[in-house]
Amino acid sequence: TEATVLGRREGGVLVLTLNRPARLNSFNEAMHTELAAALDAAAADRSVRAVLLTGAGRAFCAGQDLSERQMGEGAGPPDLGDTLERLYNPLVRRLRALDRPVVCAVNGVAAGAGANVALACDIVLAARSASFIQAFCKIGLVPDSGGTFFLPRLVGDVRARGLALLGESLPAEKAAEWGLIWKAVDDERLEEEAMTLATHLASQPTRALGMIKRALDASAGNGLDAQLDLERDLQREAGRTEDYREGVRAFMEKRPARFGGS
Ligand code: T3D
Repeated sequence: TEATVLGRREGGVLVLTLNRPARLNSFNEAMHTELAAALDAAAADRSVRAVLLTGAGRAFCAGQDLSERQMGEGAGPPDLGDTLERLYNPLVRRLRALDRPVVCAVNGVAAGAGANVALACDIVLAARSASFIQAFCKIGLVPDSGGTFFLPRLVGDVRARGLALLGESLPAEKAAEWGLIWKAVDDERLEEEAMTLATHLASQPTRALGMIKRALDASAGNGLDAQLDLERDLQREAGRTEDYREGVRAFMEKRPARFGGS
């Protein structure tokens, strides 16, 4: 059977491609398992200095594979809390906790958990023809995979409520205007722009970038005092890295820095 997640290395960048195109890369257990394994391997491999997540075919990801959720006559309801606990929540936590930048190239429609997994990534680029759909309400569910956390923080309460309660399709361009994603780019430019961005990130002070992720994530739950303390602790750690030493030296010598990632 074919891999449901394709992985390939390009220098310091690990490219992960969701690969169930006939089902619009919707999630089944196998895809969850393979994606989790790939992200764990990336976490353990310091030579991976950025991750690029994208989808095969015309979609990015249509969320949960609903063909696995049809209930026959007399069958009881599935425990969706269990699948969130076992599969979706750990995925979102893995993406956020990975101390390397994760770029998401949304190549087509991103619906349901597919949209929110994209939002859990650090920098989201989308093809102009792509769209974001909080499809949950249309089938009687609640936005998951962090949707109710990310949406109001990214676009504010008014837009979060509209998106989550209406389940309408938000085109990439508007998503960028609203601050839901970083940038919309012409379809034919997406792959190259996303790879250029990921390659750039992979050449940067990797440990500092990991700490930046940590600080920004913590700010959602911290007051100013706690956040200032955290910045102090992280800066102490950053100040001891080889890349900081190189950054200062390169600046003083008026030359581009060569960061090794440690
Ligand atoms: O269950 C749990 O564990 C809890 C977790 C839930 C997380 C969730 O993500 S719930 C939300 C699930 N996702 C959706 O509700 C989205 C369903 N899909 C759509 O609304 C539409 O397919 C799209 C808007 C994404 C794209 O529309 P369109 O017109 O471009 O394509 P299409 O014709 O609808 O789909 C093409 C094929 O993919 C089609 O199959 P066919 O007819 O060619 O054999 C369609 O059935 C299939 N497909 C699309 N999405 C899913 C899917 N098959 C299974 N599951 C899907 N989510």
